[in-house]
Amino acid sequence: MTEQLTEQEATAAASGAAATARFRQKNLQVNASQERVNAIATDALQALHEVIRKHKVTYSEYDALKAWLIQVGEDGEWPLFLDVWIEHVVEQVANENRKGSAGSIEGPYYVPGAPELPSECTLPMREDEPGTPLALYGRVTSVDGEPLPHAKVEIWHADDLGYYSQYAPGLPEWNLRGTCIADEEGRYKIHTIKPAPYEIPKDGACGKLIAAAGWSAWRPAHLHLKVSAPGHQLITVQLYFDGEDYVDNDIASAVKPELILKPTPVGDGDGLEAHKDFVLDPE
Ligand code: MBD
Ligand code: FE
Repeated sequence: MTEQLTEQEATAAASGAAATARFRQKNLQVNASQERVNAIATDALQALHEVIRKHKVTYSEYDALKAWLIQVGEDGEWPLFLDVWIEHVVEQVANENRKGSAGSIEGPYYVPGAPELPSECTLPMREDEPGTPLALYGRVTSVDGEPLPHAKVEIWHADDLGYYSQYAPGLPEWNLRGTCIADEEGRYKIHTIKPAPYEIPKDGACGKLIAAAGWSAWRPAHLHLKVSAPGHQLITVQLYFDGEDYVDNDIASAVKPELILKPTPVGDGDGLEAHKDFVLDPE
């Protein structure tokens, strides 16, 4: 009999293996010329050589690096490592000419094909899903101000303990993941719960680096979204919560001022609502 694990029993290696398997399902399309591979790989290696000279890196440190890199692969943490420490610069370069809303990094935990939901919807969640109720609402328009009817607002986020469905055990498959289809005027309203901050797993290679370097292991609480409409460029974005822990100290360097929500209390309970419009560039 297999035992039912709970989300708190998540391991770095299991979540890493899931992220690695998911990444392998992606349709990779790379067609870099030999010239470009040569230019980028040469510069990347030279940058590393400079670090070794600057810090007089020793043989024992070189061996520690080798062992650590091997462990990153064994733990399946290449997606986590790259998305935490590298992706924000790729995102910056990719979107520098965009006129519409700012984007942010995707991270390792997106799953395509989440259930489609109407323009006002509640994300799939457990009965008594812990966490503060949160409604996120707004409008999707083009850069010329025209609403984008039936725009797609995909959303995924961690739960109140900081775990993502499909990457931690014991959670329903599509928990806190959905594809909201905006109305005729591009309006959407998503009812969910506020996620907890995310801590990089301590028991994997990335956690080892963080501990050895004395860094903070945290990302601020965040919502992930992909917003798209026909004839427009999809944007991948994250939203944060004003004044909350780690907003000013994100290990993934993915916070931008325009992505910080200012939620307001709603009703007489403990619920919150937050407004966010998205402006998409034409293709
Ligand atoms: C996350 O939840 C995340 O969004 C990123 C970018 C990296 C690690 C965990
Ligand atoms: Fe995340």
